[in-house]
Amino acid sequence: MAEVANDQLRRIAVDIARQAGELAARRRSEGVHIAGSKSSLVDIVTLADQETEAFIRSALADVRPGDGFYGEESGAEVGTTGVTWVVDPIDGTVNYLYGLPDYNVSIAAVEGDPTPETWTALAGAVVAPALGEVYSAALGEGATLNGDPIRVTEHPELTGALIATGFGYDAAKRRRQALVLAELLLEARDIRRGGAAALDLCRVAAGKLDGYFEQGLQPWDHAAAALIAREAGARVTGFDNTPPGRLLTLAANPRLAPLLEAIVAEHSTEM
Ligand code: LIP
Repeated sequence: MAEVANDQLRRIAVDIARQAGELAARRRSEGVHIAGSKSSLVDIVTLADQETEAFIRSALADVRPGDGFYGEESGAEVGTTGVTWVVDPIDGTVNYLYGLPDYNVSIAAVEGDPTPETWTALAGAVVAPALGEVYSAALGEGATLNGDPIRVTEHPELTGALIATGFGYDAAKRRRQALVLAELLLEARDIRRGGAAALDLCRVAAGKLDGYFEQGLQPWDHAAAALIAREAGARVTGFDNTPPGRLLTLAANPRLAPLLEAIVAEHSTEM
């Protein structure tokens, strides 16, 4: 019975993320207006971010009145149903600003308190309108890309692995993150830095990457895509088998994940 409910939540997430993706793409084609800046010059807020989140919030309230909402641009609102929607209206904001296609709308339905340490993700959708890609999953139901089942790679070691990562907006943090990258470059096949955490996680799920890790993510960056990756066979974790979060979000197949975590832990100062 729960799986039916999870798939209904997945369908809602996909439907609204598709519509929000169309809105974001339309606004992009009309020109992006920077509405202001947040933590640093490169951490920009766009009008499209705010408009897209307002659309998603209203559409969810129509179909799921009483659910909670936790969005990048408007903060958290506790609901009465036990389900909270965790939303990144435009993940890959800098890509979006520069007209690069790697941006997405990420919507997850979680059960429990809206904190990644304790919630259970029930369903998620990641829609990349400029790429024509719709990733989705429901807990216990597997993960798909454009309706086709997806699965992680079986690559068992760092040597020869294609690994993605990302960096925070803060220069001091980037200096430390570069130390990890320097060590990883000596081992991996190559590195990719796509600029959108949710797409990186979905690409691990689809076998387009062997692994991904990043430190400093926000809950909405990984809420939906972590479920998609897990349902595709990835181990998605923080340090020492804790849930993914700000200290570390890492995804890879179960043999590669501990090897990737070890090199990050060995060279990271953000334990
Ligand atoms: C982005 C993440 C990306 C990270 C960027 C930024 P945003 O989210 O998706 O992985 O490296 O620093 O946090 O700000 O575009 O929603």
